[in-house]
Amino acid sequence: MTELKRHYRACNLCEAICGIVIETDRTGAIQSIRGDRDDPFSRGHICPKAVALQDVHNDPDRLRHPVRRTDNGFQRIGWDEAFDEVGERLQQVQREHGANAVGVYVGNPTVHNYGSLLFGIPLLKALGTKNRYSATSVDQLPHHFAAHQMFGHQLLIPIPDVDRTDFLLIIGANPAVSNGSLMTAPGIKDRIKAVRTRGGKVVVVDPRQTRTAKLADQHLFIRPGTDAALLAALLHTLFDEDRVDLGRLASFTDGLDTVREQVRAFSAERVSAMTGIEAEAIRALARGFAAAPSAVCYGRIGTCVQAYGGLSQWLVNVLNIVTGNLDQPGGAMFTQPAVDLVARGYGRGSYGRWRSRVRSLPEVGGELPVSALAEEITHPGDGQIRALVTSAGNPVLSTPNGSQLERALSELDFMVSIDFYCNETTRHADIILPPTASLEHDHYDLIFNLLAVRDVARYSPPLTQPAADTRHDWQIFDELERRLGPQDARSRARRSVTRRLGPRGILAGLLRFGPRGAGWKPFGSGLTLKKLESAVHGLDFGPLASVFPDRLRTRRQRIVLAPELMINDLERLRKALDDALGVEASELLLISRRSVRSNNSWLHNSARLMRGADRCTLQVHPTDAARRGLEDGGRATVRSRTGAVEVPVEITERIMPGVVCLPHGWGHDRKDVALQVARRTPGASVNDLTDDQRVDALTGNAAFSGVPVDIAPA
Ligand SMILES: Nc1nc2c(c(=O)[nH]1)N[C@H]1C(S)=C(S)[C@@H](COP(=O)(O)OP(=O)(O)OC[C@H]3O[C@@H](n4cnc5c(=O)[nH]c(N)nc54)[C@H](O)[C@@H]3O)O[C@H]1N2
Ligand SMILES: Nc1nc2c(c(=O)[nH]1)N[C@H]1C(S)=C(S)[C@@H](COP(=O)(O)OP(=O)(O)OC[C@H]3O[C@@H](n4cnc5c(=O)[nH]c(N)nc54)[C@H](O)[C@@H]3O)O[C@H]1N2
Ligand code: SF4
Ligand SMILES: [Mo]
Repeated sequence: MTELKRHYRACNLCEAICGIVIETDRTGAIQSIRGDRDDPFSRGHICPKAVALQDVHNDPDRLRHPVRRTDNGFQRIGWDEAFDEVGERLQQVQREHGANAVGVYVGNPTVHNYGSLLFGIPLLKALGTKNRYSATSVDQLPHHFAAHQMFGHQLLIPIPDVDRTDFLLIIGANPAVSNGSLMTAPGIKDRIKAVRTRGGKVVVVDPRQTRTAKLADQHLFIRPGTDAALLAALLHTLFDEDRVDLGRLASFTDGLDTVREQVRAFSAERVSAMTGIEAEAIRALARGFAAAPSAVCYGRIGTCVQAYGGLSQWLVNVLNIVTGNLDQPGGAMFTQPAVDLVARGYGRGSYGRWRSRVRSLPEVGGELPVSALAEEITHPGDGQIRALVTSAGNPVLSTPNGSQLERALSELDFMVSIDFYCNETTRHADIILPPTASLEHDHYDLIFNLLAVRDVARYSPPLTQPAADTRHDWQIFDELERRLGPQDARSRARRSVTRRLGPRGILAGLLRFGPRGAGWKPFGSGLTLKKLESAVHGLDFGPLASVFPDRLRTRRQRIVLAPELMINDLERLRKALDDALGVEASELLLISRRSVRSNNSWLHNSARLMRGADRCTLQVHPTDAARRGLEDGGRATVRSRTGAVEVPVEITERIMPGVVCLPHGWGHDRKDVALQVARRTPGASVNDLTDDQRVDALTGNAAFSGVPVDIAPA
């Protein structure tokens, strides 16, 4: 028998940060990936996606050296040549057209890569452009916005204390499939089951009866995009029946009377028609929530990517606060991570400091909504984007009206992408700079320790040495920053220090001087990187503790229950509520979903994950299917304002009548895309149907949910 070596690390593919054991043989080849039972946080949990770490690592389609696009396809070039060319082209565009003529898009895997986070910030600063975009504005932007408005820091995101709660209300999330989001909780299915085992209650509100709904005591179908009205009606009931009790929060919360006044229009009766939920069910839900010893409302992507995303996240927080469940065990709590980005004063948040040029959408947290990216490229005039940098993303498949964005990319003077795949977006780049894959570098969860349901930390050394002549993301950022950033003596000195330290050295400092750190003491009880590294299964500092009002970052260290921007936006919702009264909904509304063995637009090149039936199916309710002559397994053409796709039909009662559903992240049928497996089951892109013009008017977040569509047999 050959001797196998065991490596313990965190899986960085999703927010659950499961501890895994990877076995390698004498040649370094991976023999197995399993859950680490000794990880105190994940306790052996793992999902089918983890094997993709190996598949990406070994994938022959993965780029391992820079390439330049030519008339004869992509050609290999050297690193220095690539860095110089990118530096010169970007500088040239900025010299001729100003700093904002370079746009940047940063994708989701960035938050799972601490080297990218640490070295990406100086590069963004060096570029100095207001045309910054990221996956945030097709995702959790409303959470940051609400946290900033109410608690004074965009990273003060309340985390559901799922392990101690007596009442878990899940709105627009499917953690049984996604493994949890803004709720890092490995093995979340068991944690949800445990709520019921200990006598608590779980309620799911979703236009689909999801796998999570199957774990719950109760599932309520809701019309897409109407969650804010439901939440306002829950609050209305609580005020009306005198069930409001802020507990210890009362002494540092402002604005209760304003909220009471503002939700007056949202009686359960009036909201019922809009949401499709019976008035009595709304009232019963409010009563159950208020009566539970502890309760938490958790709203996730379904409540974010819709026309009232900002209002929804605000009202989720308000519900938790007025029932005394914020910052309390079993409610919505806050972490105190070993590297505390909140305490370090990093990026508190901001709103409307500038607006997008064409549509005047607001800046939030230093970024513009990615729904505006295509028009900012194609619309002529001062400040037009002429060059684009993308990193770790695939906006052609992941942002609304992706095909319009794709056409816009071909109009750019120059594009560079930092990605180890030639995907539907990066294939348009003039140069692709491929970083090392995840097992070739070390790992620390700067972000997900901040979003976890317990205070935890873990450091994972690299599994293998990077292949010869490759670069890490942080090294690519560092090389570009060196060429694009200021050239004065101080900047050079800073650069040479951070380069020498690398992410690992910087992390060592952040841990040592963080809230749990050893500080200057060479020995003693505090945390150091060395100590963390020797705890190969990770460290668990315990359940979340109450931290308010100390941790509040608002000016007067008080909770702002009724932020002005939210109150003003309520007018829009009141109008929609009036419009919905007495109106029979006639059109079909499109929503999206995730699948267990897929991750946004990638991991589709893993043959193991792609086995089985086509999952890019259109879910339709039997009555809607019958009315349109659709057959189960047949094909349908789906049309929206922006485009049309043809997809297989799946008729199911698990979806609400009037709603249809497609997964996002598919559509791998383009030329030149170097993804052998993915192109065998390409699927269609739901974002060829979603609409760049449908955004949450308050935050600019994409409104993927509730896109009106027509459907006919293909
Ligand atoms: N209709 C609809 N659209 C959606 C959603 C939805 O629910 N419905 N969800 C949205 C959400 S929540 C998100 S987060 C976005 C995701 O949207 P994006 O972030 O734009 O897309 P991803 O599929 O995450 O991008 C993955 C790319 O990153 C690369 N990559 C992976 N790891 C690394 C790395 O370490 N370094 C570098 N440089 N590259 C890496 C992969 O090779 C791949 O090409 O999609 C959004 N789009
Ligand atoms: N396996 C897998 N795991 C993933 C990902 C993946 O692609 N695959 N992506 C990761 C990423 S980037 C993220 S952000 C997280 C997201 O994690 P989740 O928020 O749990 O995302 P989803 O599984 O898409 O669940 C969203 C639910 O909202 C419902 N929904 C849609 N519109 C509405 C609406 O208007 N109102 C209500 N109430 N519900 C609505 C959908 O039917 C769906 O069940 O998952 C992460 N984990
Ligand atoms: S749940 Fe997420 S972190 Fe855990 S093994 Fe699966 S992909 Fe990795
Ligand atoms: Mo996401």
